[in-house]
Amino acid sequence: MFLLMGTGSLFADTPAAGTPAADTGSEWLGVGYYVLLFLLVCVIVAVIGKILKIYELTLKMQGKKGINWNNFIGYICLVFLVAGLYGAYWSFTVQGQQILPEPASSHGVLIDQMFWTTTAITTFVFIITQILLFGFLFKYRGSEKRKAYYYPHNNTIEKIWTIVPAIVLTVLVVFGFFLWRQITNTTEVKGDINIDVTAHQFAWELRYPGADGKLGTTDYQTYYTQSNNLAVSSKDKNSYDDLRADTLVLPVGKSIRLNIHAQDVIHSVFMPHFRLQMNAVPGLPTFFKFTPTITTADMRNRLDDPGFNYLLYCNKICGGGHYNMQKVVMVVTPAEYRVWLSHQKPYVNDLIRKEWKLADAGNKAGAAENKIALNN
Ligand SMILES: [Cu+2]
Repeated sequence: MFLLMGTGSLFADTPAAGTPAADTGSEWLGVGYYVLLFLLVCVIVAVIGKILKIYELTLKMQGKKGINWNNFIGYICLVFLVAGLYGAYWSFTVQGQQILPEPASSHGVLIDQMFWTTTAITTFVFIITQILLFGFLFKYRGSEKRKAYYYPHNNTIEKIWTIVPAIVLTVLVVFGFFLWRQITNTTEVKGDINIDVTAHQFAWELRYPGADGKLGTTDYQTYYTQSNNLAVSSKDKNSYDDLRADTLVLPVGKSIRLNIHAQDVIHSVFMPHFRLQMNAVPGLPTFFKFTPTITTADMRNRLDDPGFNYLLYCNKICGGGHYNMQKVVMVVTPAEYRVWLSHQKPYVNDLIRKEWKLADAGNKAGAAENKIALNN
């Protein structure tokens, strides 16, 4: 129990997500503290064991019966059962306070339903099996009045404890499979807001479509430069009015389609408040469609926390700066969204236009050379 309480304070000391650990020295001090605590507990257990051994020897010297170790272990099992169940209850109630707030997307409600159904079923099974396990250890502890009954095999109970969990787990997995299909099996419809989310070590780049509502295509082999780091192509007129943004701003109640890319290693778009996660894989564009349902202002009110922000994290350990790979997500009213969008900088600036000209000229020259080479 003492150890469990200790873990609690460890959690409380963890810096809030996103805050870079300012002082790594204190973390190691914490680890050292728990190692010492563990060694101390080992020493105490060893000392108690020795004391009991001496006590037993003195009893025997006096001609009395020694300690009944079967009873001793039986009662320890009971203590373990009660302490363990209390620990589970404690972690539910105390750690449970730190759970995510209500889902801020329409599909998130379904994910939470599945999560709580799974938790309820597994918790029920956990409690029953622990009571049976430790209860039986106590009830049938070694005794001189009882002789052990040799009972090597029973097909009926083997079948029950194989088939029942198999059915329950299959139902849970199939339920999850169909839910995931329902969430991801979406077709693009007119009116979806397409936003490009591109990951690289160690940042997210955001590109919004301009007035035409369409994102221009990209071409890494021809157009990638430091300023045009999303390799937006000059060939696609849709890209001329695209916008670069620093915050992922989303209008509430509108269907959003995140087009997800990675430029180096695998990253993962993780927006826990929306119950949303999708890998960002180099060379394999992915997407996630969802509808945010609670504005940031509304969520701040509901949580009574004026500093609250939705966040977009990277959820694949992608390198040394992984911990810092996050963006603020703001869910606003559609009117606020339009105002915000009108203030974003165009992606294509004068420098990119110049680079486009150079790249296109280089391409033409290259193509002409190829032609000559082929003709000869
Ligand atoms: Cu990453």
